[in-house]
Amino acid sequence: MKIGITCYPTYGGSGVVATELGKALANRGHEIHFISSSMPFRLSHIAGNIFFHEVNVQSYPLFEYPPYTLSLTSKMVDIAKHAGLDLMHVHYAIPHATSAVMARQILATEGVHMPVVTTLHGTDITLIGQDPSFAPVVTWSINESDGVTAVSNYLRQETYDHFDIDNGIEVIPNFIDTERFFRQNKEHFKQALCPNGEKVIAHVSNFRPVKNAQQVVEIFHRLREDDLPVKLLLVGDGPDRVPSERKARDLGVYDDIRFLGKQDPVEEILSIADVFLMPSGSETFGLAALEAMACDVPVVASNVGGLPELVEDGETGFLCELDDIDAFEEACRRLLVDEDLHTRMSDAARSRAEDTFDIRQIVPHYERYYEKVRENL
Ligand code: GMT
Repeated sequence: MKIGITCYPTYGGSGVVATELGKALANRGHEIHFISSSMPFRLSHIAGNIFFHEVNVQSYPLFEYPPYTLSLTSKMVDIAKHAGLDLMHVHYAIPHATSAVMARQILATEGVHMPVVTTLHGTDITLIGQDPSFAPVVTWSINESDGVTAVSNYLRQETYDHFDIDNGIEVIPNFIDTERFFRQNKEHFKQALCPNGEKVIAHVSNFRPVKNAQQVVEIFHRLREDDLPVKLLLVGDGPDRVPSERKARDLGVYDDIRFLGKQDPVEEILSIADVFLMPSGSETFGLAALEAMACDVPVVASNVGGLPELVEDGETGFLCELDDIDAFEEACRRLLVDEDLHTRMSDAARSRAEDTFDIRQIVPHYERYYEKVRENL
């Protein structure tokens, strides 16, 4: 098939999923056209059957706000006609599904047929989308899509609960390439960061407030107060990075923390981690936690959103009630001090990533879904 893919190209789980999906589909022989405002950050090279089309937003003195949604629509129309797209797969309801549905309607006036599949990832539904001013657009864009997928049962239900949806929603979870994400021998790196054999807690996020990065520092501080030999690695960047740094200084644990910023080979960092900490306030799936699990790292996460569909409490890590710092501290402590428990949960985390969320299972699920959408037209 010739498939158009639109996503937010910057640092974020939805962009990762969209890009890895496109690359995997290309490996399986499909022709993939990425259409986005800049090169998706995981799209490191363009293969023979992968194309990238940048959306250039026109800016005129008359436009107070450049009309990105319309520029995207125009680009989709252009690519669909000239590349002969069989399907457009957009990640995020607003504005990508909105643009795609408009493009489909424009194309129909010229006798060109381009079905639209929309994947819901999260904040389009759980945060931004529920803003009453956006709700009619979100609802219309979902209902008008030819196919809709959500990354967890939780997100599917949230969508039905908060919008007036009369379309079906297929759950297709996030996935991981377990042949790329596995625990590697990074002894030199571990030795450099933990010269005295300290354990490592890792947190990877975009440091948006919803990630509760400051709580990560607080939980770590408590563990250090009890003299547990442990270091904290914080990967990523965003609005809460500076406040987290300040908190680390205020609590006197800054020297035991490494703020690593945005990193691409995250699997190399996860390879020296003992615990992955994710105290998020909301998480529709938790792709960063799945990446950790694939690297044999048990997860301590909030019992919110789609996380219980990923992390099995007491098996592949622990789920703690939101904001219950005592529970997070205790869960981390158990994993850091009890070697047997840690080994059991590390093995179980890796097995769950391989058995349930491997890219080789999930990409064919998307392919079957595309076929179904095309057959039902
Ligand atoms: O979590 C973020 O800040 C990024 C966000 C995104 O839109 O890229 O991630 C969302 O989509 C990911 C991929 O489906 C999910 O794994 C994340 O759980 C979800 N984030 C939230 O729900 C907060």
